Amino acid sequence: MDFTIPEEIRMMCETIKRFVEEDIDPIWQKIEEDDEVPEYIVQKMRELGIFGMCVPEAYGGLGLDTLGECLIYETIGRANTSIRTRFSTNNGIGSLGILYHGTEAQKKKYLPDIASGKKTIAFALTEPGAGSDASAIKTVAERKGDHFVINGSKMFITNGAIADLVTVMALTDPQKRARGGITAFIVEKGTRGFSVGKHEKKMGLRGSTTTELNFEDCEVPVENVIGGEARIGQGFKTAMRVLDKGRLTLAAASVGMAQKALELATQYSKDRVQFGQPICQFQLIQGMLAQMATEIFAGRQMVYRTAWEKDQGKDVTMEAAMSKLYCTEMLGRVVDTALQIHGGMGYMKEFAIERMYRDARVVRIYEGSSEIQKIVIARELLK
Ligand code: COS
Repeated sequence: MDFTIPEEIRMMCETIKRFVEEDIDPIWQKIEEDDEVPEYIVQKMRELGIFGMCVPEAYGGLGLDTLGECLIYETIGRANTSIRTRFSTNNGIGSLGILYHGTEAQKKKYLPDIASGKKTIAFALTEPGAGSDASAIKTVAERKGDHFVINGSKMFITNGAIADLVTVMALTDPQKRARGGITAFIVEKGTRGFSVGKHEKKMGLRGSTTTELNFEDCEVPVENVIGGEARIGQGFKTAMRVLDKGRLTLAAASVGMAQKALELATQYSKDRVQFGQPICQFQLIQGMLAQMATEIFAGRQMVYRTAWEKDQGKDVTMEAAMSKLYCTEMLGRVVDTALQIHGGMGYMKEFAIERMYRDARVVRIYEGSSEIQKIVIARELLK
């Protein structure tokens, strides 16, 4: 194992940490109140190159390896979660299908604009009747000559409202489903029959849009099948591979958020005086801080090792699921403890830990719930 961090990644992490501290932290409450990430912040993110971290340089991205990308996610995890979700579909679930299985023509056509952040891409798998049971989707794509006609609707789509492009999973053979019957399509905004539906009101993630997407006799040419003719019916495997990676980067972001919560709680415990001394002098508080730090340390090692193994070409389906399971559950415990250390203040909106407590709740659910991660881990063990 070699987790030596290349100089350019270390410098990039420092730049991003400065971006979070100087540009995001002073406006975190404004993002909450407006429920929007200001456009000038999005522009800065474009300039930092973080919309194209995993896209190869040949297509205009940074071409980072998995470990480099996880380090950036860990750093950005310190900011409002909506900052991460704004660019993460371009790096992860939205674009990875094209990156892994797209034709050369699709890569050339779409990846440069995705990498630069000029265009936003979303990922549409989930439906009202297909959440954890991803292969139960009902959205159909019927072939008619040189195009497919998509009908159905998707829900809980991150960046759905602002997406210029969407990777859509649809049934092309209802008998075969996960094994040869689901196909991945690229649908462009403005395509007739494609529309944005209801905007969800969420517990947290303010500043990030989550919407329904509707497809009504939406015609998509065959060349928009990710991977072309050869990959018709192979979309479920594309989705699963994409999620393997998404789960790892989400684990990395959870480590960063947990670290930030620990730092806030540590500082608060030094500042807050009760019974005549800073509360950090009490061993019960010290025990909480020590427990949080230890769990963060463990989660971070899982992420780095899994990323490193992925970069060595190893299949990390099980390790990515373990990292997602542990780091997101760990984050839940850490933000809860950090809020407890803040006492009554932690329950107030003016303290960032209140936002973090709400934002942290969803990571145990999306990109595969903790229960799904356990299924994935157990299946790998029993193979
Ligand atoms: N990589 C590549 N292929 C994979 C894979 C992976 N990680 N996981 C499964 N597959 C393949 C299988 O190998 C199988 O193909 P073969 O029979 O040819 O080998 C096919 O996909 C079907 O797999 P499986 O039988 O495991 O499908 P299930 O319907 O049982 O679903 C789970 C498996 C539960 C793992 C899947 O539905 C899942 O991940 N659900 C959660 C979805 C999710 O994360 N949603 C979040 C919203 S999207 S942001």
